[in-house]
Amino acid sequence: REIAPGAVHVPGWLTLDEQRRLVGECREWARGPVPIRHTVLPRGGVMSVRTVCLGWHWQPYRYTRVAHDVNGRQVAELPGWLADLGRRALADAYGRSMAYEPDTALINFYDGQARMGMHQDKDERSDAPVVSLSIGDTCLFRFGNTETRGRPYTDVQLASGDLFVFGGPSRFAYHGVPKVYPGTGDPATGLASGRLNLTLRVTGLS
Ligand code: MD3
Ligand code: FE
Repeated sequence: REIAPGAVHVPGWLTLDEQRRLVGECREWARGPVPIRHTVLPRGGVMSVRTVCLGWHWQPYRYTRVAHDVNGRQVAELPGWLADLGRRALADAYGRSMAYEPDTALINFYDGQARMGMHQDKDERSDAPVVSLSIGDTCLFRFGNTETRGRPYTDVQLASGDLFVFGGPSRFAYHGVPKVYPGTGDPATGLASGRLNLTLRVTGLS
C-alpha cells in the first residue's frame, strides 16, 4: 500500500454510504456559488476535467477567494465535516493521528474522455499532505518522481472508494491520470458515469 515514501494507497476506504453522501454533496457544490467549470490555462488550453473548489478557488496557478475567471463570486466554505474526514483519512493511511487543517478541497469530475497530464502540485505554500478520494469509474493513476515529468513512474488503478495520501517526499512528485475506464463504477454511489476525485489540501494562505 505504500507506493513510495509518504504515498499510501488504501483501496476501498470509503463505505458505499460515504460515497453516496459525497456524490450528493458534490452535485450541490457543482451548482455554485462558483459553478463547476473546465479550467482555462494561461496559454489558452482548456482542461478536460471539470473542477469546483471549496475554501479557496484554484486558478492556474494560484489560489484566490474570489473566482475572477468564472463569475467573480466567492467560493463556498470548506465544511468542517470534510476537514474531519481528511484527518481520519490521514490517520488511517499513516497509522497515527496528526495535526492537519486542510483549508481547501478541489473536486475534479472526469467524463470518459477526460485526462490529466503529468504535473506537480506546487501552488500551495505548505508541504502538508494531500488527501485524495476517488468515486465512480476506475482510472489509471500515474505516480512519478520529483525530478522529471517522465519515467520512472508507478501505475496504479484507483477505484471507487479508494483513498490516497501524498505526503513527505511524495508531496511534490509528478502525477497524472492518463485514462478513465468507463462503465467500471457502481451506479449505487449515485454517479451513473464518470469519475469524481476530491483532494484536500493546506494552501498555507490566509
Ligand atoms: C500526488 N488530481 O487535482 S488525485 C489534482 O485524480 C490531481 O483528479 C488527480 O492531480 C485526480 O491536482 C490525481 C491524486 C493526487 C492529488 C494530488 C497530489 C496525487 C498527488 C499532490 C502531490 C502528489
Ligand atoms: Fe495534482
